[in-house]
Amino acid sequence: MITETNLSNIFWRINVDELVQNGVLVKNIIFKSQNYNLEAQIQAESIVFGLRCLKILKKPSNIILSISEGFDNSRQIIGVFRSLNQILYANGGFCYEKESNLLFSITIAEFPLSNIGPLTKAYDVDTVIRIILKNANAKTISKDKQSWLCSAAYSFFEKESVILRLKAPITVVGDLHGNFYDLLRIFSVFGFPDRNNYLFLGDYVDRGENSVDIICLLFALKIKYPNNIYLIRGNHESRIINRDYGFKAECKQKGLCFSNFNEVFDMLPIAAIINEKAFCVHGGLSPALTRLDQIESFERPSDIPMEGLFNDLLWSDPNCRIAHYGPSNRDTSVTYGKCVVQDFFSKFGFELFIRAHESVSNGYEFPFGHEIQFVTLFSASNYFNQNLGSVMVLDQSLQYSFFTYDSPTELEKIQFRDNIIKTNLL
Ligand SMILES: [Mn+2]
Repeated sequence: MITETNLSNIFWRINVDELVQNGVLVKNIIFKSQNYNLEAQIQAESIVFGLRCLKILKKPSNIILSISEGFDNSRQIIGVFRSLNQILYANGGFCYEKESNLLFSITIAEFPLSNIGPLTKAYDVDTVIRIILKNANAKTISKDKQSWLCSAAYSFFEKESVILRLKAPITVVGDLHGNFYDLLRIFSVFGFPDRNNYLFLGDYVDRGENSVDIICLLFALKIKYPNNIYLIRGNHESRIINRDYGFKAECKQKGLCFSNFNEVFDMLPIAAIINEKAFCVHGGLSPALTRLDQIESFERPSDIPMEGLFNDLLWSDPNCRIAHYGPSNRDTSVTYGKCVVQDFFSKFGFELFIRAHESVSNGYEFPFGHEIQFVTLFSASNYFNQNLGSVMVLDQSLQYSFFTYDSPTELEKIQFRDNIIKTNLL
């Protein structure tokens, strides 16, 4: 077994049968075969094995390795590989006879996810979703499954841009803050992401009781429906915040690795644009924002800095008492007024602004009045003074409505869960 301390720059040979079982973050791979005149190298930062990158389908006498999206960056080198070898290509992959002793030399990334070793197994995502739903309030999943879930989800977030470009129809969800049953209500009403597209605006964790359950379920759904569910980052998806507001304690209580989740948070996209007209971010605007490519050029993985543009996008709040920028009574960032929003709309051609970050009594609010299409959306019910939760449903032309709800009764909690299992997993 490879442990955390000796992960860097190890050359390590693995046969394909082991590869079927294991998932690991790799930097490059060398293929060698004694039987075929074959030697090729794939350089690929941060490939996670075990899910989509190498889909391995067992057949009676051979194994097909189908090379999928994870290898996009190295397609050129795969091309070289293709011309070098005599292996039969099939179904977009290649197959070889087991006796050919095809070997993989794998260099582990210099900065892998710290919790990757021992190597994780690839799991069936439906099984993992079922376990998460069944185990809420208990130990959500095993540490092995957590490790797989985090590695696999990471590989999807890594491929996404810092600013997501999405298409409506889509349902937008604000802060959840550990209110797992509010999330189950949403899925129970609108369906899993195969039936309804989703954008989540961050603050999945902290405060509520079931942060771990929420983040595990959302990661599992990202793995299952990567093009139908999108997650951007909130200010609580940062270790210096979520170590103090409940998430770390919940991870410890459920026997899971706090830093493993946070490594995935460091890779989450920051903002989303829907139909080129609606701008979505957790907190709001920043005096440092002059061009959108400033956001697009953020390096990931990264923690949220203590100040500056990245910090403001996740921490700032609207303020109807000022026209431009003012101080914030949070310990960081700024507040912004109506003129800032109007300037942003006219400069970039947006017509709608959707943000989260503040608890509002009806679950949604237009802080500058209905004449300015700027919405605060909050989806955790009974978070503060028995507030309602709300989600925003956008049709394909960005006409919207709100679905608003109170906190669930004990009976409803069971009904939501059973309904989801019956509708999506049986
Ligand atoms: Mn927030």
